[in-house]
Parts: sequence; C-alpha cells; structure tokens
Amino acid sequence: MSKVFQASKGLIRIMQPRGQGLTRITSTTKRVEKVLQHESVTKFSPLSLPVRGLKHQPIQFKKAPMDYPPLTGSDLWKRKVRTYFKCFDVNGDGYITKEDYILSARRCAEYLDLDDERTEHVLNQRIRQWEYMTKNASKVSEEEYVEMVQVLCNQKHFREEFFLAVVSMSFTVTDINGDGLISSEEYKAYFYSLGLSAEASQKAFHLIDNNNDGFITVDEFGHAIAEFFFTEDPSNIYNEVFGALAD
Ligand SMILES: [Ca+2]
Ligand SMILES: [Ca+2]
Ligand SMILES: [Ca+2]
Repeated sequence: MSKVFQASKGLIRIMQPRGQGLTRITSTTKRVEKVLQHESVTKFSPLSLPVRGLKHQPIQFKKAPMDYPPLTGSDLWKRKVRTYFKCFDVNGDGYITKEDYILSARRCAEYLDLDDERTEHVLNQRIRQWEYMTKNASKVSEEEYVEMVQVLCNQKHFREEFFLAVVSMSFTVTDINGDGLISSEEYKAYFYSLGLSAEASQKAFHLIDNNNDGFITVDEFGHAIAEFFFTEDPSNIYNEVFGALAD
C-alpha cells in the first residue's frame, strides 16, 4: 500500500450533497488555496513517482475509435453525455467552469488526505484537463457541452487522437500515485471528487476491471470510455459507467 493510502486509512469520509460544496475549512482547503495563490497552477509539475505504462505502452483498444459508426445523437446518447456533464459540474450550477475542476481537486485531496506536493500535483492535472477540454471558454452550459461532444466524437481527427485527448488525460488524473494502474481506492477518490457515491464507484470499477484483477489498466479504461462515448445501444453495459443516466 502506498504512503498516500496509508495516510488515508481511518479518515472519516462524508459524502456531501451536490451543490453544497465544501463548507468546512480543512487543512486540504488551505493547501489548495496556497497552491492557487502561488500561481503555480499554470505549470505542469509531475511528481517524482514511478510512472509505467502510459508512455511506453500504447493502448490496445478492443475496438478502435475509428471503427465505431458515426453518432446520430440519439436520446440515449444525449442522456449519457448529460450524465457525464453533471459529473463535472461539481458545484451543480448548470455550467462547467474552472471552479468545478478546482473543487474536484480539493475533494480528491481531502478524500486521500494528500500532502502539499500531491495536492499541487492533483490540482495542476485537473486544471490542465479543464484547459484542454474547454479551450478558451470560461464556462460551458449543458446544451453547449452535448453539442460540442457530438461534433467532436464524429471528427476523424478526434477519434484518431482519442487516446491522447481523452483516455490518457483522464487516466492520469485518476491514477493518483502514477503507477500506471487505477486501484479501487483511487477510483473511489475520483468519484468522491465528482460528488458521486462510493457505491457507484464500486459498481463502475467492477465493470471496467474486465479481467477482475482488482486494478484498472489503461486498456480497460480506454475500452470503457470508448464504449461510453461512441455507442448508442440502450443495452450497452458501459452506459451507466458514470452513474445512473440523467433524464
Ligand atoms: Ca459548475
Ligand atoms: Ca495507481
Ligand atoms: Ca484489470
């Protein structure tokens, strides 16, 4: 067990209803504020932790993104994207903004009781993800998001770059200790950071962990994400990988 998780043992974890955010002033909050004040968030500063897999081992998609048919934008597919949107609208105000990513980083650091260095690392990664996903937009509404994702998912270039654009970045954000595998504890921290329950995390984890070895590899992760975004089949098992579908 890593030091990060040894440190997290015995923590009292309290799920907070969406929209309320964190009300307690915790040491984690102070760490996040400190990082933000030092304006180091625009730089990416990887931890000196072992990283294997991502850089040297190209993903083996079970089915390449290019091989999925074009999306028609069915009601079911839109519900999936709205579900995904709601995960990242962490403060529940109807828009995805930088604040949502900062809040999610704070919640992740709190859940795992991370030290200053790791808190900064998590915050930098999430802000990088925000900057990548939204480009120059300051905020994105649900409607704009669904439209944007449909256009992107039908672009040849996006499908070709799907590993780098979505899978690699999302995997890195979730693999907190950077060992190239997502443990169930890391996945719980990820779900907690988005305001999702431990139960939903466990359900999704078992679904994605295809070979049932207790860890999610980047291949397993990539397959689940590709199935989620590129399919419109109501019976696809990955439809609820980000929780029960929004209306
Ligand atoms: Ca929001
Ligand atoms: Ca890990
Ligand atoms: Ca596995």
